[in-house]
Amino acid sequence: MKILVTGAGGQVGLDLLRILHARGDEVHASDVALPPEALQQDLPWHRLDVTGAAEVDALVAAVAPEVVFHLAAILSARGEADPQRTYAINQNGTLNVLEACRRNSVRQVIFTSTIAVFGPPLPDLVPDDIALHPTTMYGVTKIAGELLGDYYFRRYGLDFRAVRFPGLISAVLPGGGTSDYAPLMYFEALRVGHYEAFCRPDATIPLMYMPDALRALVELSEAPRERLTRSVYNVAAFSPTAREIADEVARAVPGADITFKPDPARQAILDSWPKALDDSLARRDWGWIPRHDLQAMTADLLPKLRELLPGAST
Ligand code: AKB
Repeated sequence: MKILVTGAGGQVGLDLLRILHARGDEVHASDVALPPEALQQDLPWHRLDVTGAAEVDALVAAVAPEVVFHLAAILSARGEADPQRTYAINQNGTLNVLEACRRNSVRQVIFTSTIAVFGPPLPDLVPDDIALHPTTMYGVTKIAGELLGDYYFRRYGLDFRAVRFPGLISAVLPGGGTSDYAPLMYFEALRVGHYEAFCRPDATIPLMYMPDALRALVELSEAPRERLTRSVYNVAAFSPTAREIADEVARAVPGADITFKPDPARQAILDSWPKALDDSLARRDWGWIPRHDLQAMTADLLPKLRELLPGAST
């Protein structure tokens, strides 16, 4: 199957390219940035700024993909540094991608939404359908993307599907997210032996290991449409406190010293997000089930990071 991935150079994109390529798909990557030197797959890489409607349309017309994974976005923390640019990329960019897909008869669009669509007041376990009060431009634009995609499905029959991801942890460094304290504990413990987290020790948000997140995207894409009762689904894995992650890292990387110095702005974003997500509709409709908890993730992730980080402590 021919697939186009937008935002392919990001934390999700680089790993997604690898698994789609391994599945035998003809994968076209696009990003505003050049491909990283360490890109492991030999695949076409297209420079694309999703804010340019004509540029997006021309690329989708030229590649003629059957499925588009639309990942291009600015994340929550970086988004607050420039909300207007975040709006242009996340909101106009998503409209441009949907419109290009409609005009060029793309069959399916998979969209990555987020826990940042939620905001207070929230129950302990947050369901799919609840009043949405995001506190960041990232959250605002991701809701708009969800609604736009669902509109394109109902109005034009474009098969739009989305997951609301927790904070993601992988062997690729994240960029500009508020959940970054979690992966950074692992990276910095191995790289330099210490990390000062920008959150409180009791900060708690839903998190997920990247292989589970990628499987969610692929499984949702492959699910028969008639089994889906909605376009957008919560997906969840585990919800440790920041202190629990720090203890887990210290257990697995002897000598690692993780301290806490909360940054008020980023801590306020974390406080506005769910502590845990109810993903029962994804489980019921397309059989979603996470495979990694905090301990299973640590066991799988650390050897990968040790290989990647030269001179990492053992
Ligand atoms: C972020 O921190 O902005 C993202 C997210 C939770 O969507 N990782």
